Amino acid sequence: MRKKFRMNGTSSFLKHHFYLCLGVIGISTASPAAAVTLGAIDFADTAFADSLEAASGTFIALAAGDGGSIDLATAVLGGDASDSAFCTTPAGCSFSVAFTDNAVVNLAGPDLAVFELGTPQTFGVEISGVVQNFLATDTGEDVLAPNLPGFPDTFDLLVALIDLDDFGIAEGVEVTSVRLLSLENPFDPTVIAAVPGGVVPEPAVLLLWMTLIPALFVLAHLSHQGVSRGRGDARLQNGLVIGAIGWPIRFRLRPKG
Ligand SMILES: [Ca+2]
Ligand SMILES: [Ca+2]
Ligand SMILES: [Ca+2]
Repeated sequence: MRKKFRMNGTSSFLKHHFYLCLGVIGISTASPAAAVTLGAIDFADTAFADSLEAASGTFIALAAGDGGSIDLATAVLGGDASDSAFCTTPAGCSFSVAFTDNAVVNLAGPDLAVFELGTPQTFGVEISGVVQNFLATDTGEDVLAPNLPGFPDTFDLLVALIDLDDFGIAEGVEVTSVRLLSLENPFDPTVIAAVPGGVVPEPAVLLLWMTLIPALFVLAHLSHQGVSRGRGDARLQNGLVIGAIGWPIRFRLRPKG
């Protein structure tokens, strides 16, 4: 005859910690909401270039609709694709931006997105002293154009997806400064962003695993013992429960009186 054991309060303890673990998982896996979607890429609100470091040449920067003239920093920082700037200096212009609350990281695939408007023009990107030229392609999306004579109602939104491999940047290395060179006018940049794949893993990922693993053990145990079907005093066999990642847990249970 098999000996019966009572969990004696263990089930309510496990239930409590099971729901606690689920709650913590819910918190730790809550990724930042996508602030802006451009070119079918979801960007968090920190993804964009944060400060204008230097500029040469003369730019005209315009907001969409009736927004009128704005400064270069407003046009090229942040995630608003409808404001932009273009160079009016025949010899070309350049400007540098810095990422201060994020970085562009060389991971697999493209790491940096440069959006511009209208017709593609060749532009240069300088990173760590290396210059490469790019031509953006149409995202298929349109943005509202400035409400000015001679302007269309909308501009095509174009993007160049840039891999830091092309600049000799080693895998995993962060870049926080990017210089853009207007080689053909009117190149009109509007958004400069780190693509989502180029995000450094955050401590939240470690927190996830620290909470997920015990939760899996508890879930496996509850499932094994059928506690959810009982009244909190489920009868069970003493034994060994193998957790979801293969670590054995031995439960010591008091025999039912
Ligand atoms: Ca940023
Ligand atoms: Ca890359
Ligand atoms: Ca812009």
